[in-house]
Amino acid sequence: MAKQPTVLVLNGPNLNMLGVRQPDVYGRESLGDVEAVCAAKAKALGLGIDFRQSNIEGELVTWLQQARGRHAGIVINPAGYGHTSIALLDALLVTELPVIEVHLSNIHRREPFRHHTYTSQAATGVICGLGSQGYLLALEAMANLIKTKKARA
Ligand code: CA2
Repeated sequence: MAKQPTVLVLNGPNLNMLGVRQPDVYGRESLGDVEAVCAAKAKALGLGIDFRQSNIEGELVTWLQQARGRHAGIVINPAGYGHTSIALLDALLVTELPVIEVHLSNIHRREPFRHHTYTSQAATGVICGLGSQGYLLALEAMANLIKTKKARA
């Protein structure tokens, strides 16, 4: 039987604090809760996931470099680094994989400095403002992108 495709679900700085602070902005779920619903969704879609979080920009870059040839797609909440990091954008482009960017909050309703992300330039699609449901919608869209790519190959 063919090995099931896996999706790297990457979470940037401070997302380990989910559910602990600012529930009005980011909701009450912990990152562990988000991981659990993502794992269940991925299973239902016939995908595996590798769910990770780091507060260190270089670590996120290294994980992205390792994703090439290992994973079929990337779902990323780059958190604050999305607004600042050309290094993360470059690393996403190096993977040559489909990328979907997710933000829990609606970054366009917030401070102007959150309206732009460098990382979205590497993304097929961006989902924001739907809380943790955004991750599930991203996995659904990713399953379709992976299937379509296979059908074309
Ligand atoms: O809405 C999102 O998902 C963000 O990526 C979250 C980032 C923020 O910098 C982006 O503009 C939008 C912040 C993540 C910090 O998460 C926390 C969670 C709980 C308590 C404190 C921070």
